[in-house]
Amino acid sequence: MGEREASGRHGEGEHQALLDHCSHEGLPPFQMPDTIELTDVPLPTSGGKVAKKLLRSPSYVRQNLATSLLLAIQRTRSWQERAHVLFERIDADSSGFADQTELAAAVGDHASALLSALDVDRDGLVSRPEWLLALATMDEKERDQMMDTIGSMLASYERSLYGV
Ligand SMILES: [Ca+2]
Repeated sequence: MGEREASGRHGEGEHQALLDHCSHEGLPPFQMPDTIELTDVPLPTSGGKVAKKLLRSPSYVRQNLATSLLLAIQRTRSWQERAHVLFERIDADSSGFADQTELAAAVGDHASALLSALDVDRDGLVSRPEWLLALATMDEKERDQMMDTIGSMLASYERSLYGV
């Protein structure tokens, strides 16, 4: 599972990089890809070009089916479930609260502003209910994108920590 999770995070990062590129090039949001599928299996080629017919062949489809299914299942998890997992990643010391330093792993210099916005009871920490409340106020698409982006930022921070 660890390996699959790692490649999933990598995919999120790649997706964000692509979105950033699209937005940098001035592509309107409705033209940006919602999802991209990544695989480390080389595409079948014929005479130097991608053999599109082979891409639809049962053996090739079967090769990628399990990966696609796993990704699809992950996407259909409820947002609350994803939000809990994300909170646990932010809460690096597992204290049950996200402090400013931990938030900085996701949002950098804006951690203080984000903390003020999320910290309803003003104790200087973001509790799990405060985190869920903030996400609950967003519309679904915005929330999904927000969680994807935070996930990518955390993954890139985690990669920088472990030097990978
Ligand atoms: Ca609080």
